[in-house]
Amino acid sequence: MTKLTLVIGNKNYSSWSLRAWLAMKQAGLEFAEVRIPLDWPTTHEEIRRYSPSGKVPVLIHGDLKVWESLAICEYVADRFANDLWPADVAERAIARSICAEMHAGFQNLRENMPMDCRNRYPGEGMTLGVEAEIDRIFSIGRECRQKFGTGGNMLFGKFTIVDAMFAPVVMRFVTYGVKLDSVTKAYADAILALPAIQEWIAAACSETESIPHIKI
Ligand SMILES: N[C@@H](CCC(=O)N[C@@H](CS)C(=O)NCC(=O)O)C(=O)O
Repeated sequence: MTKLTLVIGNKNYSSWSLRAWLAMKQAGLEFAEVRIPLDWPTTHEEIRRYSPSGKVPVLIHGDLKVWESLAICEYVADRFANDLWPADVAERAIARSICAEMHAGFQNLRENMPMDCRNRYPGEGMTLGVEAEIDRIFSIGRECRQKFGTGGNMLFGKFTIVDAMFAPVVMRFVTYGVKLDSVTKAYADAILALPAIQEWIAAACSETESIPHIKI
């Protein structure tokens, strides 16, 4: 098979990288990683060598480059793992709507609670805007678990791209000590128990770079 390479940022900080990486891991793909630490003087130039948008993640598959985390997840599903989306067409549409909402929104959460897997800042980052977005996340989680979650402990039962999109949010909940309702807590525990997530966190903890005021 043509080699797959995923170009990512620091595992501790790069939430968009985690989304694509997790979808690929859960699809059982073998792939090489190129890690480019963010926020260095050379970061932009290095990322540009691989990524047309100047952002990570970017997936390289032979001559093809796929950028934007959601587009990478879509490509992985199209090419290798159709079951990364729910089987039912209506459920697929809802899953895609949720992914698009996550991809385009939740700006307050991103800015005030940046992903920082290895640190703990309980109580920090909470604003009215963040609170409203967290409420929306809780309500998505409750609705998915109730309507679609019977076949497993992920949002649509088995693991889907929706869970890849939500995994960094779970990381933020842990770092900032966000109080979770029982459904969200059970879901967060299930995400944290995934071997791939454990692998990502262990790698994040072994990184030495520190970016004090990152907003991604
Ligand atoms: N919408 C993009 C966002 C990608 C993004 O913002 N990546 C950040 C790292 S998490 C980045 O490349 N930052 C480097 C820079 O802006 O120089 C996606 O979904 O992939």
